[in-house]
Amino acid sequence: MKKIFIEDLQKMAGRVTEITGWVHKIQRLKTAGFFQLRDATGLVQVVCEPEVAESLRLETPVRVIGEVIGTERQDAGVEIHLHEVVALSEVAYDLLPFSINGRKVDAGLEKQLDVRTMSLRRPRTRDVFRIEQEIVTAFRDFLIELRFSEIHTPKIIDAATEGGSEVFTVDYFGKRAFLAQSPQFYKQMMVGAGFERVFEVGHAYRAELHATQRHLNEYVSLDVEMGFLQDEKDLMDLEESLLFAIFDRLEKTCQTQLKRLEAVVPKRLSFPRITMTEAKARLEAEGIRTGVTLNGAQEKRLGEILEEETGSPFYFLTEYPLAKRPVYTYPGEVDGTSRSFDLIFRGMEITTGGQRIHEYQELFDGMVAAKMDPESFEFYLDGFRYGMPPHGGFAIGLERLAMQLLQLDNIREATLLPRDLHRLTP
Ligand code: AMO
Repeated sequence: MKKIFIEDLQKMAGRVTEITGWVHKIQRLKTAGFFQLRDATGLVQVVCEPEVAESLRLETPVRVIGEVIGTERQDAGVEIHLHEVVALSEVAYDLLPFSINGRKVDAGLEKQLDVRTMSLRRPRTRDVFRIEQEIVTAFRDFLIELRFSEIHTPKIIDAATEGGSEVFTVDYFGKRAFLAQSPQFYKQMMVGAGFERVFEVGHAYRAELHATQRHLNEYVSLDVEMGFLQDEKDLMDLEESLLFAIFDRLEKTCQTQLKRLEAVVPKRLSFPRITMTEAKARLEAEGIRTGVTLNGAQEKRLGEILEEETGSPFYFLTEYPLAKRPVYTYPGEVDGTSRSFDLIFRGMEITTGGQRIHEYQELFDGMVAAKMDPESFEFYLDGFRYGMPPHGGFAIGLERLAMQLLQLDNIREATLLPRDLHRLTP
């Protein structure tokens, strides 16, 4: 099946061709008619008789045959002089829930999420997902080049991995199972199973009870795990290069989308690394009282200070307090700290990562101390008995990365079909 996409129409100038799409906008003047045709790749103006424009209905899927004429007046560089237009189905025109062809959508975010098949037709709304596609592609390409293997691990699991109560339960043939909060245990196991370096692009589930602009109950986690590392600095180096590989790709493949979304891709700069102790001291010096870790507002403030000093919209918050990290976290040199970090981007956490404990007994004892039953984690602990190399990794929340990159107000705008406290449909 050969289809000519609007993006490729310039090559067809001077020829009569057939294109398909939806009627995006209609304009009828006394002596001429126009409509904009929209497909997955763009918009093109079609010039027609006024009666034809009169007879069309917005959002109708149509087949158009016409002559492609090069013109500087249109963004697409071409317009179509219509020979024939055929409607391919009926539109409940009077019921269209909101309009998508103006500068703004005349509906709030919740309404747009309710009728996703309609709101996603708007190019600017869909642009976010094209950006996410390119982020994921760059993530894959970059890691495969470094001999990482892509894995797909189960999301219905027997035991929670990240601790806490934020886990969904599932009835698994009468037995209680859980939805994976993270592929954490499996990605570590696969390092030990001989893959050495693995990554996964998959869903993660968090039964978090708060409704905020930055929390979802189901999100896409970009997970990385690698064996035979020195310490967590290797991971921070890796993530820094990975993010710039992603941004380079976006600059190459998504100019139209970035422009439409008015997004600025960060310049190549190394990310400042600041320990939790230093971070707290910096904030306290400004009269800000901190707890064991920083809250969202404090992470944001520190981001502003560091960006002003270094120009980098990113910073690594290192030597995270061990007590605030899951049981698998490798203890740091300084008592009470760990070899783990967060990455903050434009004031919001987008990554957690770190080195993991790789000695069986240490992990076993840690589980006992954390009141986890090591017996129910035997499948995980086994890998450590049979020779686990020093290893570590990190996870990037895809929607958080896109949200911060595109400076969206709400993480749901970066989610195709969000799941949150109040939303289980569509
Ligand atoms: P953590 O729990 O910090 O770490 O999650 C890693 C990253 O996932 C994203 N994220 C979320 N995004 C949207 N909504 C949520 N409710 C949500 N929760 C988390 C964030 C966060 O930084 N196993 C470790 C990772 C590791 O050490 O490899 C983990 O899951 O961007």
